[in-house]
Amino acid sequence: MATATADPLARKYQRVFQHLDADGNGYIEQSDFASFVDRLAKEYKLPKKDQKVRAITAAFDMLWNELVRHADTNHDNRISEEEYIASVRLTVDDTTRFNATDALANALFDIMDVNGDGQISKDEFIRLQQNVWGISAPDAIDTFIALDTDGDGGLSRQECVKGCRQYFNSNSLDEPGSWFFGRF
Ligand SMILES: [Ca+2]
Ligand SMILES: [Ca+2]
Ligand SMILES: [Ca+2]
Repeated sequence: MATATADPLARKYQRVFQHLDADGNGYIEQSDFASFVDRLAKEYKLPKKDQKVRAITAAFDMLWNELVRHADTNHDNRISEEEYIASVRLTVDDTTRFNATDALANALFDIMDVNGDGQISKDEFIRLQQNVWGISAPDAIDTFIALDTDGDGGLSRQECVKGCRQYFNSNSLDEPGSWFFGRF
């Protein structure tokens, strides 16, 4: 396992994997995505039929279909960490396959933007980081400041989506986007 996690991209993908594997059994399954959506809906007190919940469910469905098609190399209908990391590397090389990631970033943005002003405030950002991903408030604040590249005190949709792409693309652990799931 040590060799698989040696480089920055693999370390970042491993961290996403651990967040996506909601039940922590070492595999991403479709039920993990369902429970992640449940957790979001509960935190933000959104009913299942809410447009925002439907949007993120659709984005996860898109991601799941992509993973089954491209990542599940042994066809057991679940994605191991090795399968996940290998597959994301290929996705990054093929920009036509960035749709699910962008859809997720956008859907998450809409859920985070509780007051609907089109910006993620520091408090809105900390809420997701702390209550959904279990990241400490000081770490979340560092990430927020770094992601706010124009320094206007809020995260625009563009800043969020760009940060998210950076997470999957950048070979550096020091880029703001690389701290999306906590600092390294
Ligand atoms: Ca799992
Ligand atoms: Ca807002
Ligand atoms: Ca900003």
